Amino acid sequence: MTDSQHKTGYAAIIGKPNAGKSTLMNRILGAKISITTHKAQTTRHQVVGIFSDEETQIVFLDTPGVITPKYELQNAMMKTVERARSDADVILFIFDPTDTYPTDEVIELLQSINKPVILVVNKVDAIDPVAAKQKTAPIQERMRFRSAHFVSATRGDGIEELMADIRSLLLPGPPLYPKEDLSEHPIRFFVSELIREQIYLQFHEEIPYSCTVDVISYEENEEMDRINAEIIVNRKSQKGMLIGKGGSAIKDLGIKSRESIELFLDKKVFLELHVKVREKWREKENWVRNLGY
Ligand SMILES: Nc1nc2c(ncn2[C@@H]2O[C@H](COP(=O)(O)OP(=O)(O)OP(=O)(O)O)[C@@H](O)[C@H]2O)c(=O)[nH]1
Ligand SMILES: [Mg+2]
Repeated sequence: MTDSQHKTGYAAIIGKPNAGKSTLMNRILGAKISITTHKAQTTRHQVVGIFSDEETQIVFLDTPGVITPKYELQNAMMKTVERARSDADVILFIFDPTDTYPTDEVIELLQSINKPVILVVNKVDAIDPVAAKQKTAPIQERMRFRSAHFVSATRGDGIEELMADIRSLLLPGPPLYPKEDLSEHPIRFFVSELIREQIYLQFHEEIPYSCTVDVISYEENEEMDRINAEIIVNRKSQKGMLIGKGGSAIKDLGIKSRESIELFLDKKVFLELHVKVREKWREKENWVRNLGY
């Protein structure tokens, strides 16, 4: 095949928190590139996932859920959405018909974009098809979409049709990444994300939202990689909760995180976790930036 027949493009995945954006990207790639949890605001960065086959390469940009920013971290998260929006050739608007709260903010954002937007109604496994259509109709009245797809990111329904549609919108061009690449982030990024995912899964209330994870050192070895990571919290009391009685909580977190990193890397790792307090890091622009947001 010559390069002139090959199609390449960027597809940004945009929607409200918890709509299933990251789950959809992972499903398309067949790999866990972006962390997913049942809690809203799991994704904080723009996460790149690369889909390749013989004729196409689609660079997916997973983004944080669209919200009105209340502190500096959320501000940084929304800049990520902006960036994805401007880089994209195609926008996938992920809509969750089981969500009972309004979608106005996302619609307003999408209305300001002069690019093809595909409406992706997700979670069709969790709602009656008639109800799903009813919930979607008002959105289709407010905005013109290129097309609409009803999918289940967890079960895989409708994904092939969606992919064919995205392909049809791409322009001819050579691949931008080697065909075997699934992402462009360094290993450290995935490691910190996988630890953060475990924090979301194991802790409640404000704890997940108050933490960030910084990989201090990563030593690659043939047998076993050695990783030293710091969990940064907002307040001293949160440090105590993360560590738990006699260190039980952090120990458990360490085990689960290690297992998940080993699964991802397909390699044994030694993981050392520490908790550090940085008062109100989320509110301070320099810290948010220093921590890679
Ligand atoms: N039933 C059902 N649940 C789904 C589907 N897709 C995603 N979910 C669930 O929805 C929750 C949120 O999924 P995520 O992929 O983390 O959502 P997100 O849009 O990336 O969320 P943020 O990163 O917080 O903006 C998880 O519990 C998923 O398992 C689906 O097709 N069906
Ligand atoms: Mg996400």
